[in-house]
Amino acid sequence: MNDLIATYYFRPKSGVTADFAAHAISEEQTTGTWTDLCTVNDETAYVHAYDGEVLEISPTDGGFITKIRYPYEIFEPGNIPQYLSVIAGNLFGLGKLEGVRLLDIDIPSQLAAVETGPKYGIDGVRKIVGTETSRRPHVGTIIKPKVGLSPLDTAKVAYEAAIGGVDLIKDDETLTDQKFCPLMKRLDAVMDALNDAEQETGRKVLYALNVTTGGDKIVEAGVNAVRAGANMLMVDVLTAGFSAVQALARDPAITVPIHVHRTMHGAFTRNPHHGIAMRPIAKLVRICGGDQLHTGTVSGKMGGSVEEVLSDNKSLTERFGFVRPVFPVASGGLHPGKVHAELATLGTDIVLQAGGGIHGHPDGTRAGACAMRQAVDAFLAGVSAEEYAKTHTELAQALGKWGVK
Ligand code: RUB
Ligand code: MG
Repeated sequence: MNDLIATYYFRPKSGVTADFAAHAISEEQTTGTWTDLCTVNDETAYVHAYDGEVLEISPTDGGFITKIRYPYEIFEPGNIPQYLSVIAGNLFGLGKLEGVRLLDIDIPSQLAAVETGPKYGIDGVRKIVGTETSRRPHVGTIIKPKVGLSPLDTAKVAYEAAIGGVDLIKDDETLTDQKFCPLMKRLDAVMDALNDAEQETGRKVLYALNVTTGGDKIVEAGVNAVRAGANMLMVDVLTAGFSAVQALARDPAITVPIHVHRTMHGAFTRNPHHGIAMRPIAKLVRICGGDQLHTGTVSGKMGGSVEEVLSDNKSLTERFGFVRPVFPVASGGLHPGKVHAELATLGTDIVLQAGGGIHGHPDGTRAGACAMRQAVDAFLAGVSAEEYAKTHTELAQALGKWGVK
């Protein structure tokens, strides 16, 4: 089967049947429109080979679920913006619908195979960090304050976090190449700090430098950063676009993993009855070559249902042809007291990131990083965070400040 199947939730407006609504989606996105067409006649009837097909409609949660089959031929292989214009295009504005949400896509291997997927994926990232044998969860941090620090002060924070035990340090999404903290100066300063830390600890720490920028500049920014010593790049997929991830991943000079953030997703993932779920986004990021992707937490600050996060993570990690599994990243409002809940639900093939939950530690960043690692160690030892805290001061201080979820 080479066709793409998309699953939608929809609610028709009153007076509109479910059958009419589902067909309206299918026709709008393929060969039809709101009226008969004089451009489709006996001579051009061949276009019907490209009709969409409503495969099923079933009632649920005050609306309906439908599966629509889009023929392989209507896609331009490898053109992700074009895929989205079919599966997630004008249908969201159809006046006959109260709401419609793209829940999932089954991408046929012929459309996926045009991309090479992640160069590193979970195993490649683990290899760099040295956890391919232990398979323990990775701990990351987001430098906070998210904007304002100079390159040298950013590097000092990075050094403290690295000594404390994190595996990954990332820029926050609003920090790119502003005057107060120029990208290349920041990269130099942070990589120097991480090299110093490596001399002391023997551990390699990744730094996801946020190269998110316009399409005419992002590859150049990424290549320059890698040439200057970057060991990971970060890109915001929804603001920069899937093509930005694709362009970075395809470039042979980008020889580092790509950390994919998803700022802006709440604008369309949050409403259960309208918008786009994270799962299709995750599948497209995987094809485009992201090595790790934010999919949310089960106990953090950003909301989102446990079932959805689990299913999003599954789409990143389950077998999908030759495309490597992608590291799911849980981030947003995490602190050591939440580590147990995250790992118990999401498993240990995960990156747990804490910004405030590390730099807000009463004893500073180093102690905060240490407390996050202790919380992970406690989980792996099968001991509660409270019990482990009896013999681990940094964790005890963190739990004293934020409690245990
Ligand atoms: C986390 C942070 C992240 C978002 C991402 O900071 O800045 O950008 O939370 O969330 P903190 P998501 O740890 O201080 O909350 O993973 O849901 O996209
Ligand atoms: Mg952020």
